[in-house]
Amino acid sequence: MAVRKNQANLTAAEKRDFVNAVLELKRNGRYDAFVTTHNAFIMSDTDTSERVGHRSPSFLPWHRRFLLEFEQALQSVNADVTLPYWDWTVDRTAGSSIWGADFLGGNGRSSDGQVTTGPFAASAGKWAVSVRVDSRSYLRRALGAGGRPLPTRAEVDSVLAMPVYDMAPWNSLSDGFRNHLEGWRGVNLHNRIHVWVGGQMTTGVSPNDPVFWLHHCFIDKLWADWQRLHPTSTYLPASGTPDVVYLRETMKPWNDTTPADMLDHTSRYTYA
Ligand code: CU1
Ligand code: CU1
Repeated sequence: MAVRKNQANLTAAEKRDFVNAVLELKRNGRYDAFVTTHNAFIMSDTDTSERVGHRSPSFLPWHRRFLLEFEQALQSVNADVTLPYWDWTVDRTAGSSIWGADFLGGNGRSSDGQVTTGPFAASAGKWAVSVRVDSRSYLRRALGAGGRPLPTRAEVDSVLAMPVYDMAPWNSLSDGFRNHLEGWRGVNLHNRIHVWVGGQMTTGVSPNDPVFWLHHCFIDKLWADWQRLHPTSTYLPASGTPDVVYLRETMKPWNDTTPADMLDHTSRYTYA
């Protein structure tokens, strides 16, 4: 059983194994396929096709499946690797160990945002940003420059307390747990972290920054925490709704997985 750990508790060897597996997926081309997939599922509320990955109830099951696939890819390199999560309510500054040169590397420099330390710095020669939305091929960050500090534990708890998963109009205007966790309303959780990191994290090609996986792993954990806190609440909508993925409808691009299939993670992995 895979156990996903808090990144703050990883040993030096665990950090090294995670980084090396990520670098190997980059080298063999599999990593960039994940970036391409993610970018294809960034949509607005007014897109006329069905919203799947974001701004919709399936935000959580879509990313749970996406993370599972990435974790399996890492394990094809090194069977001992699991996704770590970043609890940004605790490790909330640019000086936190997650940004160390032995792990994800540090902030971008002020002139152009380029990350210059750690394994993903352009200067290390192993992390060319190929799937990109502009001409810049180097990883960029501007930690904390987005203005708002990272969310607090009290803000997280206020969202975990919401008993209803989602509600009409099932998009970024909705009330309920999913949209507050995704961050389009209220205290703004998930979206705020993308803005706080800056650089590619604020775009559809956000998985170019490996911190994407650690951020979304914590979002996935918060969904699991919410499920435990509200055992009688479940994914909504339960039945057919135009342009919205309901409980038993398959999700693109896999077409073999429904939100119902993603509700119980415990047969695949647990959180330490
Ligand atoms: Cu996403
Ligand atoms: Cu995200």
